[in-house]
Amino acid sequence: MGVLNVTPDSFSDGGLHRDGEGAIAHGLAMAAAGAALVDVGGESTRPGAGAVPEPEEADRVLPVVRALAEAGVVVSVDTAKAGVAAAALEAGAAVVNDVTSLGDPEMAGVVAEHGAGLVLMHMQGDPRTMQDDPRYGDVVAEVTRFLVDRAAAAREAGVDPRGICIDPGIGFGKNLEHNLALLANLGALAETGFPVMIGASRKSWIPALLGEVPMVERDPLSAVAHALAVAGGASVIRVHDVVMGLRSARIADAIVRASAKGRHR
Ligand code: PMM
Repeated sequence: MGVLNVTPDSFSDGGLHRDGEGAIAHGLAMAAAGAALVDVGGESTRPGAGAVPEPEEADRVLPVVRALAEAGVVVSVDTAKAGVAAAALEAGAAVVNDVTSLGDPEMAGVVAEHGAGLVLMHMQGDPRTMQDDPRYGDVVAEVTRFLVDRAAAAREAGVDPRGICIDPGIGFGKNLEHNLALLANLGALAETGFPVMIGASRKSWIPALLGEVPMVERDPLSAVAHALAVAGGASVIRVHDVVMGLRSARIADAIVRASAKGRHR
């Protein structure tokens, strides 16, 4: 999944793709580079970010969603608002990526009605305050339980369970230790039977672990984490650098497959 933020303030590519034409060109380039999905978002979820009014979010994402869908790109819309999701699905998006996991009570109905796919992500708190002092007893168990519960709610509302993907939400109300515990234990999430998505790209776990690393140097480091995530059971990685993400995922996947074959000799 290629990240396409159409926001003035996203933490990782803030402002780069603010104008519609530039965003569409970047989305097409990511699809051409091999992204199976392009994730279009109009509201930054970076720590401390404020909410964007629905009409403004819709104005940002809809032209981009429409143009990419018309060009044959499979589009997901990164939104927590059922109204924006509905309009994006009408405009040709195929998947809703909801970082609040159905925080909007209308969201599941909208996804069900359109027969769309749904990404359910875990977040502790909300973007304004989530990184203040996140706490868990057992982060892996708690995140897994939450996502299974949200998937059940989606299913009850009529969402096709075959279209549900779960995401532990790296950096969303998690400190370094929590992020590493989740990345190291993706098997627990994969055992639920739902495909697992990981979005570790360019996030602050990198400087938390290594000290300050400029944004432009974070892609290969993100790729290490994503490759390990693929080896650990992730099915989808959400990346800024699609070429690097895809190549590293394919290497991880090839090694995992070779190791599975080796066991049968
Ligand atoms: N991260 C961001 C935004 N949306 N959606 C999912 N499903 N998973 C994520 O990890 C995720 C997301 C924030 O990162 P960005 O500003 O680079 O888009």
